[in-house]
Parts: sequence; C-alpha cells; structure tokens
Amino acid sequence: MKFFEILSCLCVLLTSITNAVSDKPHIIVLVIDDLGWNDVGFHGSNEIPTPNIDALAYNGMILNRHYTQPTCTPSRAALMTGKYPIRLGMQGAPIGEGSPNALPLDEKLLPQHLKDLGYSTSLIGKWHLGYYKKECTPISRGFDTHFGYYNGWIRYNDSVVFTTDGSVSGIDAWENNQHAGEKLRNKYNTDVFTDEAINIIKAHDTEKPLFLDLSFTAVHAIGNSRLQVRDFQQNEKQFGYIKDPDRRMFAGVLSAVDESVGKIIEALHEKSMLNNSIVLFIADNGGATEDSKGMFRNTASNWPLRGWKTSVAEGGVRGVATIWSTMIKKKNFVSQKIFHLTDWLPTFYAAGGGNVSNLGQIDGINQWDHLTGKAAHSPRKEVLLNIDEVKGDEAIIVGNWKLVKILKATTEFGGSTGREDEYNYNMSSVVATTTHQILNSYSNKTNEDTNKTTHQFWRIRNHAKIDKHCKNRINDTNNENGPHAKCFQEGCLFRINEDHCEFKDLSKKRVEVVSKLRRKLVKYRKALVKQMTNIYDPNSDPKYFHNYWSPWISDLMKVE
Ligand SMILES: *[C@@H]1O[C@H](CO)[C@@H](O)[C@H](O)[C@H]1NC(C)=O
Ligand SMILES: *[C@@H]1O[C@H](CO)[C@@H](O)[C@H](O)[C@H]1NC(C)=O
Ligand SMILES: *[C@@H]1O[C@H](CO)[C@@H](O)[C@H](O)[C@H]1NC(C)=O
Ligand SMILES: *[C@@H]1O[C@H](CO)[C@@H](O)[C@H](O)[C@H]1NC(C)=O
Ligand SMILES: *[C@@H]1O[C@H](CO)[C@@H](O)[C@H](O)[C@H]1NC(C)=O
Ligand SMILES: *[C@@H]1O[C@H](CO)[C@@H](O)[C@H](O)[C@H]1NC(C)=O
Ligand SMILES: [Ca+2]
Repeated sequence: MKFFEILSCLCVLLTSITNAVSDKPHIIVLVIDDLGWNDVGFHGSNEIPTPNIDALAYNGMILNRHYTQPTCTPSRAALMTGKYPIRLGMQGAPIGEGSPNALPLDEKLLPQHLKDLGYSTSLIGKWHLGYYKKECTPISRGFDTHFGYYNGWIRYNDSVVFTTDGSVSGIDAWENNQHAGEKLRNKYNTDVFTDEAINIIKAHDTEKPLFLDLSFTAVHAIGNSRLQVRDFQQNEKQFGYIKDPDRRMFAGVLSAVDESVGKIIEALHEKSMLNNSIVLFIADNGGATEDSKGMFRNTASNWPLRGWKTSVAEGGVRGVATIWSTMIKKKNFVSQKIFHLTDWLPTFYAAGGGNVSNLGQIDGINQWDHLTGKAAHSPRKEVLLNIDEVKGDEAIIVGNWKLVKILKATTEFGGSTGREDEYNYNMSSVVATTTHQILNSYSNKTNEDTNKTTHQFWRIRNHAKIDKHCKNRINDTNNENGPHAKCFQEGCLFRINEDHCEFKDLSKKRVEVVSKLRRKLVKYRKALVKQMTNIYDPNSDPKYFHNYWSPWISDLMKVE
C-alpha cells in the first residue's frame, strides 16, 4: 500500500467516526441575482405575490439590514472568502466573459472550510469568480459537485451567454467540469436548478452535514433581451394586471423562484433534514431597476431606497435577506442589526462546530451566538460597503452613520412602488402555502389558529416595511434634481438608522463624525489591492472549444 492510500483509508475511517456523532446543521443558501428590495411581498410590495418566500421570512428572522457589495463578482467573493473585496482586488466591475481574472487562488473558500468540518459541498448555478483555467472553477475550489455556469448570466432557455458587445457567444453549462448544455437546452433553468437541488437533497447521506449553495440566474437580465419566462402566453395572462410588459416578465421570473423555494423546503422536510438545517435566502446585490439604463436592467424595484445595482447607495447594497432555522432564537422577527455577506463564512463555520480563530484575518464577523441567542448583542457595529478607486465611489457605515460618495448616474430613486390601489396583499395565501405549514410544524405554535397567525404576520410585515423612514422620499418623483442630498463631490453623511432613504445630508453639521469615518476609510484604503480590469482574451472564444465558454489557459502555456 502506498503512503497516500494508507492516508486516504485513515481519512475515510476518521470521517466515518466523526459522522456517526455529527449533529452539525445542514446549510442551504439560496442566492437570487439582482433581486430588488421591494420585489418581495414581505417588504411591503403588493405587486408580485411571493407567498413561499414570505412564509420563509415570517416564520424565520428577517435580516432587514443585510449588506452586500454593489455587483455580482464582488458579492460572491465576499461570501466565499469572508473578506472585503478591496483586499482581493475584486471591488470593481464583475468578471467579464473571456477575461482572465479570478478570485485569487491562495484564498481558502467557504466550502473548503466547511469540508474541514466534514461537510459535503455543492454549488448549483452561477459561479462568476473566474474560469480562465481549471484551477479557478468551483470543483477546484472546494465544491464536491457543481452544476451550473461560470459567467455572470446565461439565457434561461439554453445557457447561451454573449460578450457585452454581443460579438462573441457560446454555451456556459457545466456539470463537474463536463459539458452540460443538453440538460439546460429547451428547459427553464430555474426549474432545472431546482430539480438538481432536490436530487442532491434526496440522495444525501444524512449522517453527513450538507452545504448547498443554490445560486439562481433569476432574476438577472440577459443582455438586451432582458428576461425570459417559462411560458410567455401563460405569463401574460397571469400578470396581465401589471402595466409594464417588462415588469410582467420580471414577475414570471420571480414567481418561478418563489415556487422553487417552496419545493426546496418540502424536499428538506421529506428527507427529515429540515429540523437540523439553516436556510438563508439572500439577494447578491440590489435590483437593476428600470432607471439603471444599463444593459442589465431587469425592472426590479428597490423602492423606496435610493440607487440600484452598481451603487453604494442603499438600493445597491441593502439586499433582501431572511434566515430560518430551528436553532435561531428570535423567530417571527425583524432584525435591524447590521449583517454583511462576509459574516456567513465565520457564522456557518461556527454553526458547524469550527473554532473561528482557525479562519485567520477576515472581515466577516461570527454572528452565530447572536442568531442563536447566546449573545445578547450583535457583534457588528460597522461595515465597509466598498471603495472603488476607479469609479470614485465609497461608503462606510459606523453605528448610526453612513458616509457615502456616489456616482451621479446611480443615485436616483426608482422602481415600482407596488402600493397602487388596485393591488392587494393576500396574507391568507401565504398562510395557505405548504411552506408555511411545514415551517410552522417545527415551531411551538402548531395549534395556533389561523387568524392569530395572519395577524402576527401582518405585524411582522409592517416592521419589515421601511416606508415610515422615508416620508420625504415617498412623494419624490424619480428626479436627479429633486430635493434629496447630492453626494457626488464631497460625499454625504446620513443618519442611516433613521434616514433609510439617504435624503438629508448632515456632513456640514456633524463634521466630527465625518472626520471619524474618513479616518476609517483611510485605514481601509491602505489595505486596498488595485482592482482587476476586464480584458477580453480572444483565445477564450468558444469557437475553439466546441462552442463552450471553457477554461482556456493551462499552466503549461504560461511557461515561457
Ligand atoms: C432561447 O431564447 C432565445 C431568445 O429568445 C432564442 O433566440 C433561442 O433560439 C432560444 N433557444 C432555444 C433552444 O429555444
Ligand atoms: C479556539 O482556538 C484558539 C486558538 O487556537 C484557542 O485559544 C481557543 O481556546 C479555541 N476555542 C475553543 C472553544 O476551542
Ligand atoms: C387569497 O388567498 C386565498 C388562499 O389561497 C384564496 O382562497 C383567496 O381567494 C385569495 N383572495 C383573493 C382576494 O385573491
Ligand atoms: C426536531 O428535533 C427536536 C430535537 O431532536 C425534536 O424534539 C423535535 O420533535 C423535532 N421536530 C420535528 C418536527 O421533527
Ligand atoms: C418550544 O418551547 C420550549 C419550551 O418553552 C422551548 O424550550 C423550545 O426552544 C421551543 N422551541 C421552538 C422551536 O421555539
Ligand atoms: C404625499 O402625497 C399625498 C397625496 O398627494 C399627500 O396626502 C401627502 O401629504 C404627501 N406626503 C408628504 C410627506 O408630502
Ligand atoms: Ca448580481
């Protein structure tokens, strides 16, 4: 027997011993791409029913101040490393198709840490952290399995993706580094990803803890063709009451995600895993609203927040988030505490029984004791939202204050309010979901009458709505010359715990606060690694790789 064979036998033995006594929670993360603050029913919109997502939220803990990065790649880098993207050179634009950039290979990622604790790890859907060589792809970076794609988006019906200028295109669909285009061709990818997730749950050996990262294409736009739904005619009928045809498409895309959430909860329940699971539902960044003018606007709504995807205004970085687990102390609750994407790495590591001091220097803060009620106070008091040294955007929150400098083009208010008279929110339909029935069966309120539940859920929804903090904003039209503070040159200071809509600049009145926050930014700037820039490499053209976007650089080629 060779040495490494003995070693691997030993490992198997050791793992099976720890398995037998393992009570580590399963961790399920649902990442929705470019979902807006006001797209879910539980934040107050009546426009698009999201009964399963809302049931998850009302039964769990709504994280009403969960901060992300302004765009996809930086957010996913933060989630995977527990570090602010400025430390990785990933604070700028998302990785472009055929661009030889990637999350630095010396970083140890969330799934790798969880594997140390005995977890099986699976990624379904989007990666977007680089693929120019095989070593950068999910399978090489801690995921036991991956079914999905490497770039920032794919078409919902056939996994094709184009470069931004539309000149080059190819298929982006992979299953454990093998071509998987056929599995996504002529199907709707939200459904395919959901079925894959259910298969992983069904096949899971429950003695082992599972980390499942389900990262949807939805509700990301697909270049200039915007969005795609499962069945266009049916969708037009179902959402005919929404006047904007693009928003009707958005409603269909989001509804499919809502159905998926219900199916995942059901699968976990049927497999008897849910009682020992953490389910986290998050947006990776703010919605790309109708006003965002970019190629990737999806008619999401961040109303009443200001700004959109790419912005460090709240609309770009205050993401939808809710968490459910029997282990979480305060359920049926809206948390106003600050969370950041980087927190999940140490939080999950701690939940899995790891000692967070093994994680080294990270920006993420372990929130597990806070979530489970072992610690009375939230450990996070400040968050760096970003420093983009090329665009000039930057923002930091310390305590009640936010110091922010933003590009003019991304600070307007916009998005559908979903509060028009013709819409009604149907709480009964939330309580009627199987999702609610299942989640409720794990609570102490199985015999509670429906009226009481309905009443409680309305109360939670009122807490999660932030309209009352944005009175000035409510009547403001989408107008960059409006009365709200401009933060393009000197930046603004907002009392963000009250002024959620960044209306009233206090920087001239509270100069000492400004100085304090500036000093913090100076300190962070010292740690900043110059951001990567996208350069399309023509060698990546899918025409050289059977029409697939594929890793195109091998280490051999780099030898001079
Ligand atoms: C997917 O949708 C696009 C855009 O509508 C269309 O051009 C393409 O032919 C579709 N692919 C398949 C396999 O139907
Ligand atoms: C975690 O690790 C640190 C440093 O190795 C050690 O001092 C501490 O006692 C450990 N904590 C637990 C709970 O094991
Ligand atoms: C609300 O949902 C319930 C349960 O699904 C349904 O029976 C009822 O018709 C709905 N009410 C309205 C006004 O749509
Ligand atoms: C969940 O697990 C706890 C502790 O093992 C047990 O007491 C409870 O009955 C379980 N609940 C359900 C709904 O299975
Ligand atoms: C149910 O109530 C018991 C006793 O009050 C408590 O110990 C337990 O944590 C509760 N379980 C849940 C899921 O809230
Ligand atoms: C907003 O507009 C409504 C209707 O025009 C009006 O009743 C309300 O007083 C306005 N609120 C504010 C804060 O201006
Ligand atoms: Ca995104």
